[in-house]
Amino acid sequence: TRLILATRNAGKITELHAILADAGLDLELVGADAYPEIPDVKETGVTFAENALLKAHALAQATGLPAVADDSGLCVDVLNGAPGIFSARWAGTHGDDKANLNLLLAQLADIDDAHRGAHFACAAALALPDGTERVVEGRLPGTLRHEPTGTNGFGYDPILQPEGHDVTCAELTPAEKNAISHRGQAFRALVPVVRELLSP
Ligand code: ITT
Ligand code: NA
Repeated sequence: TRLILATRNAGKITELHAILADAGLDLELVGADAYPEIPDVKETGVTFAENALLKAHALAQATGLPAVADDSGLCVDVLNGAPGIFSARWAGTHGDDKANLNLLLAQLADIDDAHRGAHFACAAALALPDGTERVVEGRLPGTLRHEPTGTNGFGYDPILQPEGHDVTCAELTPAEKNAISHRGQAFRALVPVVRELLSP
């Protein structure tokens, strides 16, 4: 089965390759960068699910292939869920992970440890060229550190300490993160949906 993965985020691609391979799904994942003719999708949705579907439909229409997309982010309790769907451009420049993380830390500088709850959220969408769509979600709850720690992963990983762990996501191995992450949960839930819709 040929399945197109719509993302321009290298960190996501690495994780999704591992998550989907572990799930035993024999799919060819191709980054959206392989299709430069596809215009940037305007993420006009107000939820992760809406944006994931927008991205998946755009790629399915452009390629004529079943397409998958990930929309994800960090939701901070004391900020009423922000950055949320704006996580990738919190500091202004889309994809500037370091600036986004530093701005968030500055905004939370006066927030004590008892009030630093947050979670990663991920919506995984599948869209077929005929318009069929499915979307599932996952989340990883935790607390936010005051300083970045660890070098694995991407984005806000160095500041999110998952519930039940005493290290950040950036200190977990990729396999450890995928086993508990929002993205791991969402895409493992998407696998049977893909099988049901795409298997002969
Ligand atoms: P595509 O839309 O091309 O897939 P993107 O990077 O623009 O790539 P999003 O709009 O979904 O993707 O933004 C996700 C942002 O949320 C990303 O830039 C990270 O800062 C953050 N994020 C999502 N998952 C994360 C994770 O597992 N660890 C750390 N940060 C994460
Ligand atoms: Na987004």
